[in-house]
Amino acid sequence: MKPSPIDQIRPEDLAVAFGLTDVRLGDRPVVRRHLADLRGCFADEAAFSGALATGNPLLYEVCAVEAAEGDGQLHYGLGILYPGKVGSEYYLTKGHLHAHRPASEVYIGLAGEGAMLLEDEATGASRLVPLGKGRIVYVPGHTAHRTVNTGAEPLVYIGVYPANAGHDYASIAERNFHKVVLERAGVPALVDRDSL
Ligand code: S6P
Ligand code: ZN
Repeated sequence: MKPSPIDQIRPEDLAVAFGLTDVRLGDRPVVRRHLADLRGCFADEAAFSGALATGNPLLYEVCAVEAAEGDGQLHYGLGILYPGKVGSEYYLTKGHLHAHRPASEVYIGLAGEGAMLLEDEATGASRLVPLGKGRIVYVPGHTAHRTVNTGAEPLVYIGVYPANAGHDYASIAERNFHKVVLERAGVPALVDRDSL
């Protein structure tokens, strides 16, 4: 007899403990992105080089649980994006499209204050939507998404996505997002990259 789906998942993948200050989910691998890994993401290249000359801080870390593969299955990851800025642009994640373009995603904010920059792949239409403690963001399919920490504390969140979503970073690396999130007069402002 074929094992039932519940038997195919390891018990430690059915219930996972997490905290808000340590991204690790058991012994699953952690992806850590430092400033140098974000080359090309920030609008102010001189500010980026200047910041890198003084150190290579950790900007964010992610730990994913990818317990089951196949149609209908879900994966999720816990992310911590640290506060800071390059020039006046807030620390951000690389951002990506899903390799399987129709795959959507739900982000659940657990701590801190920030936003998600969403950009429709076909039209370039952008939305800046709040993500932080007590906020949930829906990322539709075909939408590039990047997380931005606009606060003074680590931004902690969980993203839940279809198992077949995959990540396409190359398309973002090629053209970047049309908009940037800058601190202007002490508050976040959404600005056209081309206007800078
Ligand atoms: C995965 C999900 C998140 C990101 C994380 C880091 O689909 O959107 O877990 O992986 O926010 O961002 P990035 O762009 O470096 O993967
Ligand atoms: Zn995603």
